[in-house]
Amino acid sequence: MSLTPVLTSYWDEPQSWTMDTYRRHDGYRALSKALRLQPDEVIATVKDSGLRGRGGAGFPTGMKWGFIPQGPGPDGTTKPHYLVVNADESEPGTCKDMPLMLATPHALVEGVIIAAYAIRAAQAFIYVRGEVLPVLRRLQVAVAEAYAAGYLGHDILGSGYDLDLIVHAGAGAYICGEETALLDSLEGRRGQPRLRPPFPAVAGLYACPTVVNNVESIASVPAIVLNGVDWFRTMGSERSPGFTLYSLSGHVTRPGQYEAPLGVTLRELLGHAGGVRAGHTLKFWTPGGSSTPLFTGEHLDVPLDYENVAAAGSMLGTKALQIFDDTTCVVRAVLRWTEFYAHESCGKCTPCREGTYWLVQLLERIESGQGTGADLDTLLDVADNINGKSFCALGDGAASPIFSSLKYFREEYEQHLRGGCPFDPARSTAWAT
Ligand code: L3W
Ligand code: SF4
Repeated sequence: MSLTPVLTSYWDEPQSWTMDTYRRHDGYRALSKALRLQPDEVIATVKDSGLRGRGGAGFPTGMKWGFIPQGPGPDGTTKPHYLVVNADESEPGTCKDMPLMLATPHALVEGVIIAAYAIRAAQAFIYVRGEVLPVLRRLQVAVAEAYAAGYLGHDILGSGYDLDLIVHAGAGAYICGEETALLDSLEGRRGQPRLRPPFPAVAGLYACPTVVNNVESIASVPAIVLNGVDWFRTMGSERSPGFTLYSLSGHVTRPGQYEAPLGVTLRELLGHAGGVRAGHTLKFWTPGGSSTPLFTGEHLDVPLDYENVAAAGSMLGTKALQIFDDTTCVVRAVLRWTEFYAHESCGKCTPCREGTYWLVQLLERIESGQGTGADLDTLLDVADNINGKSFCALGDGAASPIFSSLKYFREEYEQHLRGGCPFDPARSTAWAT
């Protein structure tokens, strides 16, 4: 399957991020078109396109916009609506939104204006990781350019529509990528997940109807509005239409962003990326970041769309394809991810707060050759007590690599129990004796 560069089509042009470059590539034409439509017609276009959220869950974007209540509520008042872009990318392996915002920030800004118009919001926010300063600065410059050009602010392009857009810097916590924790953080509180329902579409920012969308989802909207639903649906499948960014990282010859129709396979993507690094073979990989169950070489031909990846036992997630070759110790890789989840656990619920701590203790013992046979059962037991019993998806994400690595590589765990790490002589008790 060929690559289909849309979002990435001019990333390698000098000054790709400026307003001038964006306009040379049809920038802000979709906005003019959208403003001539009724807001509901814009929502219908995005619904018909079948665009699904690119932040991990794949929820239909147009349907989410359609949840925003219109008109006065039961108390006779009409609450303001908000659009919030989740630019808090930080899942291990997930690295598509930051390059997108660096290379083409105006695609996101134009998408924000169209989406906010569709849901009748007068205020939008981009919540971005504060420690990624180059991205923050680039967004701020792009937003200032958009105000200066009359695309933001009062009476946009003479349409009578007003919108203000604020770029908000988060303080760098993975949990703030969970949509309700993000909203708490944006309101000035410590970021911790809220109980859902109510979903943000009903009671989100300041308890008002709020759409929270991922960067890539919103940046895809201008191309859909400009080129039409039929064009978008020429790519992908009936239930997973369109193009998307696949991020290849790890033991691959040419890591980076590969934009292709949904349903491309890892084998095809590796063909574009020069394959697994020379002299080595694929051992395992993640289809959508560290929270998604591992795949192995037997999954090279699974079409990477929402349905087929789920049918094969994982999740498409953020399409972060981390490639690990035959030199990788799977126990050590899982330990590293688990340390991340333990560190990032917000502490609100016991299964995740305590469980991730215990997972790290057990994995450290196993990985260093000090484990016992009972440790594998305890590992599964602890993971089982986190999975589905935690308050938010972070807990499930922490349990996921434990289950899938034991499913495919139990023998390698047992090898560690028998004689330490087979990949690291310093940690191998078998080699030391
Ligand atoms: C109104 C309903 N809205 C669902 C909305 C909901 C949300 C969206 C998806 O987790 C996954 C997670 C990570 N009325 C609704 C409704 N919605 N029902 O639809 O909701 P949900 O609960 O399916 O997923 P989620 O909580 O958004 C996202 C996985 O993504 N993931 C994480 C990636 C990490 C990042 C990052 O680094 N920032 O994104 C990777 O796989 O595990 O399963 O908007 O409100 N009835
Ligand atoms: Fe916090 Fe973890 Fe519980 Fe989520 S699962 S609320 S991150 S402690």
